[in-house]
Amino acid sequence: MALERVTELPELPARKTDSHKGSFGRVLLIAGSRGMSGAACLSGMGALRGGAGLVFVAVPSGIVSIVAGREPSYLNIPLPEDEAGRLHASATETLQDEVTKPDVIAIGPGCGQSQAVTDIVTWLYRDIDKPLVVDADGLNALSTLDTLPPAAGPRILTPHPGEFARLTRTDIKTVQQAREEMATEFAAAHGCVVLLKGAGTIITDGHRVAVNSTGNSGMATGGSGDVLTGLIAALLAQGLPVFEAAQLAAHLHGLAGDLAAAELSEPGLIASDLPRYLPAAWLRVL
Ligand code: NPW
Ligand code: AMP
Ligand code: MG
Repeated sequence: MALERVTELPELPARKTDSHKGSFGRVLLIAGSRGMSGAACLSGMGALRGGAGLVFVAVPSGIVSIVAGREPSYLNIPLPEDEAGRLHASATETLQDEVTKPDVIAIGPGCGQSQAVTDIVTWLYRDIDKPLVVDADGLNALSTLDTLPPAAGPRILTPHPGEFARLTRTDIKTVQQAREEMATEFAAAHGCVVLLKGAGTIITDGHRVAVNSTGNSGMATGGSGDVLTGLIAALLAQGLPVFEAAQLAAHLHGLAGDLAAAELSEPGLIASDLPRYLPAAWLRVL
């Protein structure tokens, strides 16, 4: 089947005058570990500035006060942790109840790698029918499996070239030489949306493909991608379908980076500037 090239941005999520926070959806982010509390904070800011009604940030209990102290708008969920400050296997029991509440779930930024993380990611992917964004260590977890589990619901995978090389068991050079072909093939084979990061981010569901034109090399700084994870989840929570949410999020994220770099310079840009410039990016598209 011929690949459809999408160049127009999708319709923006509607905001009625009589809306309330429930209208804009609940996001559950499962992120962070000891030493990577920032990844959870940055994803949370991406979700809040992306317009989600409520943002639940579930992190290992040892870092919950750091994350909560960073932003009072988060709803915080402490999860059992292992000796290294990553999710403990028993976190699944807490999450069984927590996953019933949100409209959308995102997992991975800063989670670290362990069997427990792999088991939780696999369970969410295979058994929970809500839209799920998988990034960073969530993708590393999937890479350890023989094959991707069947998806119980809509899935967006957001690898950078290194993560995509792990998922496809190849090297970064091979990925970079065939970005569009590899992303499209993977999305079609696994029935998911792939957002392959880097200059000219590719968004594809295997039938349609969009190439993002915003963003700059100032965004090549730790934590940029963690912001994007939360932003995609926020757009899903506001009702956009998976391909459209990924496409609009990539555009807004890059635009925030461009607006930030115009004032702060590319070298001076850091990841936490991205959520700060997201409101200005929204104003350009609303
Ligand atoms: P190289 O070798 O540099 O050329 P990893 P990570 C490659 C968390 N974070 N084009 C890169 O290539 C994340 O959420 C927490 C080409 C290298 O091989 C994760 O959970 C932060 N190559 C965890 O850290 C802030 C590219 O990928 C490999 C590429 C590890 O995530 C930082 C590196 O990837 C971070 O977000 C590109 N565009 N992009 C916090 N404040 O808490 C990447 N590569 O080993 O998966 O490491 O991405 O830092
Ligand atoms: P991550 O590697 O997960 O932190 O994600 C980095 C984010 O910054 C992704 O959204 C990339 O697309 C974006 N990014 C990194 N480098 C560039 C670049 N040179 N041009 C445009 N966007 C970039
Ligand atoms: Mg990342």
